[in-house]
Amino acid sequence: MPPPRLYAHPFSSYCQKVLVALYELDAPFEYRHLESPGAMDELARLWPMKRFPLLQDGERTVIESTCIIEYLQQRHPDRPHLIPDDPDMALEVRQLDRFFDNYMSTPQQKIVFDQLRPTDRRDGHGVEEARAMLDTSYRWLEQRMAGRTWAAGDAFSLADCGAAPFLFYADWTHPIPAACANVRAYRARLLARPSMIRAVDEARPYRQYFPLGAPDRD
Ligand SMILES: N[C@@H](CCC(=O)N[C@@H](CS)C(=O)NCC(=O)O)C(=O)O
Repeated sequence: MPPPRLYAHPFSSYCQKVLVALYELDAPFEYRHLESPGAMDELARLWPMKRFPLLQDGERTVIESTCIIEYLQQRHPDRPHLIPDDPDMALEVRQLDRFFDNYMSTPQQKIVFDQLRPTDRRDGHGVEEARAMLDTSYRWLEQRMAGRTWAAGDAFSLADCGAAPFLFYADWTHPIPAACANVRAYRARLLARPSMIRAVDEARPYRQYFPLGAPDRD
């Protein structure tokens, strides 16, 4: 069987979430870079929402970063367990995965995508709400991470796969306050993880795409 094909762009946070999981699992895959000729058209045929990443494995199409990671874990049960076997622990990991998608990435993307709108079509109120949500998320995560290394349980998990790119870009978008020392330390720990170092390095050539201007760090 040929390896599954991942439709992805290195600068995309949701793609990095899956790439971190692939590197953690050391799982083989074919990288279908979305800037390659024809790749976007293929993606649109497979998934009319045209959101990425998407995994194609033979006849099977897997959408949504979390589901792709769950699928990869099923295919590689002998590799590190990004979703714990214990159902209670697995539930906690999934809760944190939802937290990072819904309350860290969603407001971060709102701010970035607003910047891409024509100036007379911007949504200032929505951006203010998004910034307020990021502030609340940082504060909640600050308490959560006290005395913890990873987001849920003792081991690096699905939740950390998302946390890594989302905190990476959230800090560029709406800086993590100095008062949130646990969140800052967690972000630094995630960025020092070899799987994330690789994902960040692969995305380096595209930093000029960041609409708010990428800071000269990380
Ligand atoms: N819920 C989706 C979100 C995927 C997503 O928003 N991907 C962005 C790239 S980071 C995208 O497809 N952007 C293209 C667009 O918005 O048109 C997932 O978890 O995979």
